[in-house]
Amino acid sequence: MALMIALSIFAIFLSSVYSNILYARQYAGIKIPFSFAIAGKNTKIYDFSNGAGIDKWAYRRQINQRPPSVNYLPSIEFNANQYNRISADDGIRQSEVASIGYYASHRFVFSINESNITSLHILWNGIGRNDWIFGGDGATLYIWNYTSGSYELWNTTTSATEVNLEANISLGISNYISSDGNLTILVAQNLPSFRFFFNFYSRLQTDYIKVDVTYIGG
Ligand SMILES: [Ca+2]
Repeated sequence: MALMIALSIFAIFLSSVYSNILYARQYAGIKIPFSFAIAGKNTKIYDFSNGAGIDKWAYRRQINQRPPSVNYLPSIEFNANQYNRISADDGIRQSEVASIGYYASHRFVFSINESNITSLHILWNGIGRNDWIFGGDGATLYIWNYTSGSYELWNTTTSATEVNLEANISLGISNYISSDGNLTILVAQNLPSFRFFFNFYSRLQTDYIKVDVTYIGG
């Protein structure tokens, strides 16, 4: 009788171990593909080293309102040489001198392919300055908000030397990407060209611009 009880307990023990193994296998089977699905957090770099004029565009020279109330100014597209100048952070710059009454300016449009975006990092490198010696140097970076239909100021400098202007967007990202996938960035010099006995010009130089797009996906 004691032997029967002992064998029964052993049988229950064995079946418990077996079911635990089954459970572990099922759990492992579910867990492994799930972990692949959430694993990929990737960053794609958009810059003018490729796709200039195809899925990213730059426009030049000047604007008479800072920022403009529309997102299509300035509207003169860069040519191939001008695109080359802003394709790398190498000290070679695309330079603008604005007419009297205008701010020197560049506008950039990136066609963003990714979905499930968690952050956008924008980096502009260049120089903004005005010939006037009592202020007005530097440049300001704006990003178009497609929901409000207006530019937002994201960074600014009063430096007359080469600087980085950066923006990190991690909230409300869909506001900054149009329904057809475009992100619009404007950089404008801080004081318009004007005449006071002499001409004092607004000058903007872009060395490099990029957008890092971080997204979840394979
Ligand atoms: Ca450059």
